[in-house]
Amino acid sequence: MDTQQSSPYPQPVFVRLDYERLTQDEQVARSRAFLKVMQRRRTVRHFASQPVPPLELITNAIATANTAPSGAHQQPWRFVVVRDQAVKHQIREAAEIEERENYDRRFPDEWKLALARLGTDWHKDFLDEAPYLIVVLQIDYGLEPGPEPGPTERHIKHYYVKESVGIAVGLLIASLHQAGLATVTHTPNPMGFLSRILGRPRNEKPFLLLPVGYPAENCLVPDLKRKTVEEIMEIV
Ligand code: IYR
Repeated sequence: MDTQQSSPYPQPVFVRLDYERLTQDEQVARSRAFLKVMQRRRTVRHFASQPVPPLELITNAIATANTAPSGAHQQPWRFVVVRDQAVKHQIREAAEIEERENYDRRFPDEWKLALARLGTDWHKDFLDEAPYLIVVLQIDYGLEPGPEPGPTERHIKHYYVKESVGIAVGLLIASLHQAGLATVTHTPNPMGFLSRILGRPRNEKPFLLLPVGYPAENCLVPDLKRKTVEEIMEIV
C-alpha cells in the first residue's frame, strides 16, 4: 500500500535552504563581534523620554523576534507597541498596584533578599518614561472562526508556547540592543490588567512587558558581574 497516499495528514512542502557558507575566519570574526556587542547589554530602569527612537527600530526588532523557531511553527506570539502617553500611564498605575502588593505582601523574604542587589521596588516610573512599551503576549491556542461567533469557534492547540515566546523575546532584546536601545524585562505579576487595558482576546495572555528607549542621562545600573563561560559551559 502507498502510505503517502493514505496518510490523513497534509504532505510537507520543501524548498531549498537559503544558506551561505562562510570561511572560518569570517565565522570567528562575526561570532566575536556579536559577543562583544551583547556583552555590553544591561537591563536599564531609567529612560530618557526624548528623543523618541524611530518606530522602524521597534518594527524591525519585532520582525526579528518573528524569526524565532516555534512549536509546530505556530508562532504563538503577539506584540503590542504602546506609545500613547495616556495608555502608558494607565499601565503604570495598574502595574504599581500589583507591584506594591508584591513587595508589601506577596513576595516572601527570600525573594526580596534575592532582589536586594537590583535596588528595585514597587515604583515603576519607567512605564511613563520609556517612549515605547512592547507588551509581549503568548497565544495559548488558535481561534478559528466558526460559521457564527461564539461557541462554534474552533480551538487549535499550540505547542511549547512559553518556550517559543521566550526564544522570540531573546531575539527581540538582542535586536533592540544592537540597534542602540535599552530595555528592561518587566513582569508585574499578575498581568491580567494588560489584557483589560489593551482589550486583548481571551486566547492571548501577557508574557512580559518590555519598556524600550534610550537610557536616561547618567543612568546607573547595579554593579553586577556575569558568570564566566567556563562556569556555565561543560564539554563532554
Ligand atoms: N516584577 C518585580 C520584581 C522583580 C522580580 C525579579 I525575579 C526581577 O529580576 C526583578 C524584579 C519588579 O519589576 O520590580
